[in-house]
Amino acid sequence: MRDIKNIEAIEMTAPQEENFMRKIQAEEKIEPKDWMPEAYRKNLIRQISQHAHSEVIGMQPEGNWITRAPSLRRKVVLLSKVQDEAGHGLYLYSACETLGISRSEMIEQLQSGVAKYSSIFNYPTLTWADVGAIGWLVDGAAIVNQVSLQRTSYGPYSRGMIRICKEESFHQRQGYEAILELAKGSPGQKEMAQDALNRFYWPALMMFGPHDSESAHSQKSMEWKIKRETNDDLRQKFVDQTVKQIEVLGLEHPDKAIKWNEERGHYDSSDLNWDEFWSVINGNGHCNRQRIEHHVAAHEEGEWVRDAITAYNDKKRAKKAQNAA
Ligand code: FAQ
Repeated sequence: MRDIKNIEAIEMTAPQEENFMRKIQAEEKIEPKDWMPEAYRKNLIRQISQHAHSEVIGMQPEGNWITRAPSLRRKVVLLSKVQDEAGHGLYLYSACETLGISRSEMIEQLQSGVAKYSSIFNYPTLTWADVGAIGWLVDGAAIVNQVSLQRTSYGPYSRGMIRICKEESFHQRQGYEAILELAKGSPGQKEMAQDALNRFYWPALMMFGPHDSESAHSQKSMEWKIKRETNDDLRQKFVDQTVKQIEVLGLEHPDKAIKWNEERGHYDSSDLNWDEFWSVINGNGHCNRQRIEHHVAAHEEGEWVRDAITAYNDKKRAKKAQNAA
């Protein structure tokens, strides 16, 4: 016997799916209450929540240097930058909540290892120069990606990216300015800047993800315009823009094979150590365990704040209901 209910469901879905694809093709944004395929929603939750986790975990490597910043000015700037990253996490968690997942579910996924965060934050910050290198290279790589994500098809994510990019661009400049001062300083300072560049350059390139040929989600994400440029194309942009910046600093490029390719109109560069990449994203980087342990401890310590807010809101609601009665 034909299942009438199911046939109705199929007939309902087809025009909705058509309308969804029409909007995507016309560059119209998909909004929280619009119909969307379940796989689109799930893919967005995966990417946006991992992006949010990266912003929040990303506070730790730089936070490590707030108490040891070399001057009051540097301390104030760094404190403010790290606070901005917390704000970015909050915009992104809020954008993700519009897709029907709660903040506590996302935190649970991060802490249990179900959800990832950017591999870059599993590298330690050994010297003050690393803080400059993070602003310059890590925020720099994040911007290259996020500028393209300003045109992502999901409205709340796209609007969040526009705001985040404005702040990231300040982060990138403050990092470059800090590293420039070291690179133009004493021989010891210059050496520190070179060492930070040597250690952070390759992991920064890994932020763009695996090669397109190995990228599990790219094809669907490009079709749905969640991603607007591929991992390799974005990585190439970053490689190209960084060459000149290293020259201005007067430092040596960590990639000895870097070479301008006239025909391609881009720099050719060495391939990355993909074993290291997969090992780090699978939990075996220098700091993976420490980062999550710190997050769990901070989350537990903050429980009383969440309880107090809930109790206050309950009280306010009860009072409002009493007054209305
Ligand atoms: N690290 O199929 P694809 C920042 C995973 S924000 C860890 O290519 P997709 C600001 C990927 O999730 C930095 N995991 O994946 C800041 C997937 O695993 P899954 C964060 C990675 O999503 C600065 C699997 O590999 N930015 O830094 C990485 O199409 C300073 C297969 O990969 C964003 O999140 C990685 N590097 O492309 C804060 C931007 N690469 O989920 C503080 C938004 C790949 O199946 C201080 N995200 N994986 O378990 C994206 O654009 C994309 O998600 C990509 C990956 C490009 C990261």
